[in-house]
Amino acid sequence: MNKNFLTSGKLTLLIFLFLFTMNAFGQKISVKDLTVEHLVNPFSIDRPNPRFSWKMISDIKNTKQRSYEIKLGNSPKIEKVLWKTTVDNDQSVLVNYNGPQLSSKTKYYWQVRVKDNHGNTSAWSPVQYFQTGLKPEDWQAKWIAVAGKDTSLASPLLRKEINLKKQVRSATAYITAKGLYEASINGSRVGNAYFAPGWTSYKDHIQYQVYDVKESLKKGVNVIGVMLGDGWYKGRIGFGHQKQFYGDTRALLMQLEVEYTDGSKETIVTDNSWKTSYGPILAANIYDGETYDARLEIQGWNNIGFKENTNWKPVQEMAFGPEKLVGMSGPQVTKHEEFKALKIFKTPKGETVVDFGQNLVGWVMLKAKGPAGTRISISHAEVLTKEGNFYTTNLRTAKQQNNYILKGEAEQLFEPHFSFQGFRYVKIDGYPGELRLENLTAVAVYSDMKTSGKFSTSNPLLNQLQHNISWGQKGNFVDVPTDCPQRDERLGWTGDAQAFALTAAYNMDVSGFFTKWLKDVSADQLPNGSVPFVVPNVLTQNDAGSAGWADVATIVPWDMYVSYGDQGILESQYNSMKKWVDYISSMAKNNLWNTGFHFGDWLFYRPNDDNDGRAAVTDKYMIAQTFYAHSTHLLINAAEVLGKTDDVKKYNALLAQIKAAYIKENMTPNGKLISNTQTAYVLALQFDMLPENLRAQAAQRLVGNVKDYGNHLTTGFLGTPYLCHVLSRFGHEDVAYDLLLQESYPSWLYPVKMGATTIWERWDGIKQDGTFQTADMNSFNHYAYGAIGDWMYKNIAGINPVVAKPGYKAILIAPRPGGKLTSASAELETVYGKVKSSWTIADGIFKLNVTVPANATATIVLPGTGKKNEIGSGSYHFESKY
Ligand code: RAM
Repeated sequence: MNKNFLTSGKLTLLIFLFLFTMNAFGQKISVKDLTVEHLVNPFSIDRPNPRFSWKMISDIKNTKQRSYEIKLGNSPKIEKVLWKTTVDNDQSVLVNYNGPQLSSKTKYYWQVRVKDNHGNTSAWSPVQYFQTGLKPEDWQAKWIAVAGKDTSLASPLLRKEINLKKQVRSATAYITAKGLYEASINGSRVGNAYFAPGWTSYKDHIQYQVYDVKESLKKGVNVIGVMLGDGWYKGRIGFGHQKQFYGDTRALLMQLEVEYTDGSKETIVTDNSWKTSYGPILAANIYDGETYDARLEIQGWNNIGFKENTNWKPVQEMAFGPEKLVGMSGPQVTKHEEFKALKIFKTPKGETVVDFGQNLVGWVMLKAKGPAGTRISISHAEVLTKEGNFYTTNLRTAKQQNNYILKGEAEQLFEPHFSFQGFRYVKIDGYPGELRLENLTAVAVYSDMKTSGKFSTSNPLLNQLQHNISWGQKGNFVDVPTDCPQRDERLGWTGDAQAFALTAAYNMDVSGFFTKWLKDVSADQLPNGSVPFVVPNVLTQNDAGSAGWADVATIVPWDMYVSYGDQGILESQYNSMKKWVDYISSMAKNNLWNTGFHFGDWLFYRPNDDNDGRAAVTDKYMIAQTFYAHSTHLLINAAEVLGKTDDVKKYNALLAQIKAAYIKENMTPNGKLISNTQTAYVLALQFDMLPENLRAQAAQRLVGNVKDYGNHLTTGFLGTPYLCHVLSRFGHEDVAYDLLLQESYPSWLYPVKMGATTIWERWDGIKQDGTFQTADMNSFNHYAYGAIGDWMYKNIAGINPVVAKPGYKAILIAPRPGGKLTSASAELETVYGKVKSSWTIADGIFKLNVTVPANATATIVLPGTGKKNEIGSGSYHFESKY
């Protein structure tokens, strides 16, 4: 029996209290979390019609937005309104600007207020802003670089003294680089971003960053100093020792626009009046680390009063390339959690090793003091060997080593500038004096995405799994979604990204992050429509078109649409989605995609001694055909949303043919598939490849296979994300839980039991005997298998989006307890506000608390009942027999 939590007496009291409080504060509803294009107060909006979002806050149940009013102006108080709109509907996410044309490099201020369905009106929100970017013709700056060939490994310093004649009212710096840059004004760092300008398909477009630098500047002399690093642009990238993939010259482009208090303006740009010299960074490289010689520091070089000696040479100007300069559309990479050193110890080999307790990505900040010339090396590793020694073989050729050479003065704090490391342990060599715990702090560095999800249960191992998934995400969302963050790879592997995208969207707000990256997916898509293995593509043009990898082009835009209600992403990616499906069609014969190279169900279960034929090998073309269907299906979905009825018709006809061809090629009349593997059945069922009447038996065969392996999974990268979903969908929840909670290899909890703090690339990165899998490909921070997180949020906590009303405008809360869990609790900050679902089971009663944000609705399905409860916003309690 369901019974509403609030008995009528309590309800009256609560309503009374509520009205009382509301009267005291005036307003019953309010708006918060205003964003433009998914970002808070963004600085470089390129879109002519930026989109506004807000959340409505109300404690009154069943609240919806009835209408909204937006006001926009170009002063902080919006005295002069440039655009005002009042619209009677409930849209609060990604509302298009449709006022007069916006000017470039202009700051616009806006606010919103809403009315609800109960007759309440909110106050105007606090004023927020966005700034438009530069148009190509607005750039007056020139690219500048060191004169002659840029052959030195050292990082050049570039400087310019400027004289501001009057009081500054506002100052905006537009900065980008070929390579990486770290800028400063009068000795203080500009902004808190690392690895700017970020990694994009540089041959197509380079992002620039925009900084409000008014506070750093003053009337009179000021100094701009910028340091450049190789980064992805020029440094080593890819596993083949490839260098200078995008170019051989590091360069800076900067434009500083100053407005004085009298209204006059001045623009300061990079040009041949700048000077350059080399500084303390002798070498810096994403994979190998950084070498910093403090003796070469040039005191005061980026500050006022510095006298340039003859080492400072004029820079040279460089021509603009064909690449577009674009504003940032995602979050910047910033510092996050800090970790204290937990333990310093000597390994059996005699190495001095420090344990931070968490496999993370970022670096160690090291304090040291000692004689000039002392060289301290910090090497990084994810794991120790069985014997307890420092293990770096799985890094392949990536050195992951930072070296600091002391200048012999007071204690100094060292950290790298243009390199990051994936590690839990560091090995220290050459430290002068006693190394103490307080000399080292590790800091995690990743794209600045807000945490959106929380998930926990009564099972500590599962909680550790959730922890590992979210750390896998943090470590590999450093501007680009990478496969791994430590070895000589760290590439935007498309298969991994598509597998993990939905889970990622539960844990963190990845809307901006993927918006940015999808532009690179389009940019690097080949003219024939094929999609590279990695994006940005630093491999060859032939490294493209693998099933389950290239399908990122359809999968991730759709996932972002469902998770954030962003129809714009479907609009901007539609062409790319369609080109990908058309590419497959061009490869297919008789509607069968049975050509080309495919990774297949990458890293599926393979026992060492496979005499019995236990390896879970799934035919690659069979897999390809299921992804052909899936991508076509997603294209149809997108076409429906966008009202492209001709395409809907055309691709529906194609989809029917793809499925027919699949069955003819891969299934016996009885419904047995040519590969008798979990992945084969999982993909066939997930993508609706089989006739309805043969689906239940196929699910049964899947269950049989799982049992045959003693309740173990055998899936690789492509089957794993859907395995438990398919089991749940076909009524085998118990088997899904058996797999999830399986502690022995292969399983999700096996690495947890082995002490993992992140998700491993392989099910058995550390084998049961404590030895490692093949060093060539054995990352301990690889999120792909973390894709189970999506099932955990959806099934255990029960928080599901409803595709017809994306972005959690409508929510399905349908927890499906199992696996002896006695409680689970999750929350998700959606674009409408926080959704909560938490349940307990005790004494045969299932108790569920849910919260639905304002302007959203939910359908609640209690386990075992099948009965639907439709609710509006607010907090509710349900109970049922269990
Ligand atoms: C490896 C990585 C990556 C995977 C490719 C196919 O380099 O494991 O995750 O996508 O192979």
